[in-house]
Amino acid sequence: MTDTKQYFSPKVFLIVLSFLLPHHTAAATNYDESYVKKYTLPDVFAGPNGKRATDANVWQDHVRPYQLQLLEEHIYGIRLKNVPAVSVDTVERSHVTLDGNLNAIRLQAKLQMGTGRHAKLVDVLVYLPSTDTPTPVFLKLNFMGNQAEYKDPAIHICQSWLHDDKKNGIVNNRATEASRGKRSRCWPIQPMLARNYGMATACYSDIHPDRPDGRIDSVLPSLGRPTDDELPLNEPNAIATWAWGLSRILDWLVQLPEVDPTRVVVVGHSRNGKAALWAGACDERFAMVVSNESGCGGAALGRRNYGETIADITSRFPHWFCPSFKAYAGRENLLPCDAHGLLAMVAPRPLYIASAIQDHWADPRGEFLAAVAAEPVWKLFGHAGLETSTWPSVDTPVGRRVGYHVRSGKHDLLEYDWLCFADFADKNLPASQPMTNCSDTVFQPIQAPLPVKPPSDAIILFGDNRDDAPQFKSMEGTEIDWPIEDGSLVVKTSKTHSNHIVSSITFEDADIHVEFMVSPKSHGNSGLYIHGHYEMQILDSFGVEPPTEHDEGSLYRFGKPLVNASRPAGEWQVYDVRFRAPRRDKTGQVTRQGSITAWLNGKLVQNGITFSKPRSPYIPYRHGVTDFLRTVEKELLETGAGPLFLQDHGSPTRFRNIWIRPLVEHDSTE
Ligand code: GTR
Repeated sequence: MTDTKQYFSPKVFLIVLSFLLPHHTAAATNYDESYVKKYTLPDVFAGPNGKRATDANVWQDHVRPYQLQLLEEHIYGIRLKNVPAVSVDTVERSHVTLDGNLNAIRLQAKLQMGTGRHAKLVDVLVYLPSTDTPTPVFLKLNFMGNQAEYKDPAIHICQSWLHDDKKNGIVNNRATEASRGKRSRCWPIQPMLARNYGMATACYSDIHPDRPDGRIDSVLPSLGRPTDDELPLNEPNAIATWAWGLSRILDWLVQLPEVDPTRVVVVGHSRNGKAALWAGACDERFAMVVSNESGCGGAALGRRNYGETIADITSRFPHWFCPSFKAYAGRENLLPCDAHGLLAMVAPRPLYIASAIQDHWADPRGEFLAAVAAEPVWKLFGHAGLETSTWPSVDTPVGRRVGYHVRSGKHDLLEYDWLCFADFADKNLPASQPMTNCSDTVFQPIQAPLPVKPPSDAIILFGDNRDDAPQFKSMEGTEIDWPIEDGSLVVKTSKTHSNHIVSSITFEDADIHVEFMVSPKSHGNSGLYIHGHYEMQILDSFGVEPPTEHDEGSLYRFGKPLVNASRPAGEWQVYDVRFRAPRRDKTGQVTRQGSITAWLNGKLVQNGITFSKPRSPYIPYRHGVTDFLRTVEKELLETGAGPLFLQDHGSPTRFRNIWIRPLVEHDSTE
């Protein structure tokens, strides 16, 4: 949003403010580097109980969660859970031609966030290049509605409350026709699409109107959050809600066949830059994070008394941060975390920080210094970061996996900035996944209603015909001892958690369909051990946010789910997995990685994740191995064909309707 500083001097404002605020003395804004007081930044490597990060694992397992919690408690508020999840109200898809004869796909979706009378409809606008490979996408929230972002008469006009801006067609807090295209300089879709990047946007006000009393009209009440005047100190507010909304839009984006779910970048300008950073911190599915002139409460160090301060921001925008943040107004040195900690949450993913030289209010140098202070975390992962601690000259981007530029000019988001983001993404995002021979992107199985009717060519391992015995053996190669209750096969648990069952049929590549119901006992743990090596996790993970590589939908220890699609314990759920087995040479060495695309309960949870050697210590060939299993593993290594295991992990999970369809590989290019 164009900030107020362009219309009146923040210095004058603060002088007035200092008389109005009894709790802290707001000094006049400092814009003089020689008046910046000495400060010491909190140690970003500090973890719980005096533990320090000495390597990437300690950072990831102990320090990162601890530092994230500090940011939650003192600045942004506790993370909002993904419950209830987003549902798609309508989607409109059209082929369009942009200026310069560029063919594109335009999508307009209405996503319902939350349930009940406070649920919100969020309009999402997406332009995608017309290609046949899934594309990376830049996602940003906007300030004046989607219609202002690009001059296309078909774009739905924003219905939410907006800040008045008569000159740009926002009148009586509503968007009018006159606002069409008024912010297109901030969203240059043509040059970005020409570089093969998709562009997605939604208005922040659809999620939380940007005014101190906006909470009641936000999605928060529908998520069960309080709306009283006195909120708990760590209660999330507008910035956290915008960040949550970005994640919910991501839930939808990753389901689109045209979008590469592993390459969605979150971008934000100014207050939305703060939200983008917090979204990137809370949701590691964002493959890259970009902050444009996010300033105080964003990328700029709070401890530097330069430009906007905590006193300024918490008094002008009491609805942005959690209530505890304002306690640090004038007491910045007591804040247990700072902007460098926020930036470090993005590691080891690529991070780009952009400033503008005349944007003194946002403290451009303070944004750079926060990136310098965060950089050691990337080093821990073996990545080169900024590679300089000298503030670069204007219009001279720097950095490898942590990028930075200070643009000439004012507080704004311009094509120059976007092109720098695209250059940085070109260098840092993973290369696009080649389409596999069997075109896994069109693997979109039917998952409702349950039970799903097996296709005629399916090999049934366990079906509804009571006369057919389950096509599974015990770990000893004998008859299984799992009981059948009400038509479902129930895990017979063992103390050692190794009473798995092994399919009698082996396969190389296959589509696998399994319906299951977790029990609340022992966390509802079970799993599909494909070939006995790779586990699609089954675990009571309903509402877990963000889901990790231990939760349902994950390929255990290889990759977390793209979205939490779990249903509560006691409800039937369904997995459809397209499994492509790794290929090995005669010595058993993997010569081509395997891959999995998986759907859980109607949502894509894995999209072509690749793997070679198993990573879990619990695989049946290591834990509870028998002579029979040794022969199974030998055959697997020699022929590439292996069975499906259903796992005993101490919980009486139920299974039904299990089938496989072996896949035939078409003319391999290898
Ligand atoms: C200003 C605010 C800044 C920045 C900016 C914007 O008024 O003080 O922190 O967020 O608004 O969002 O444009």
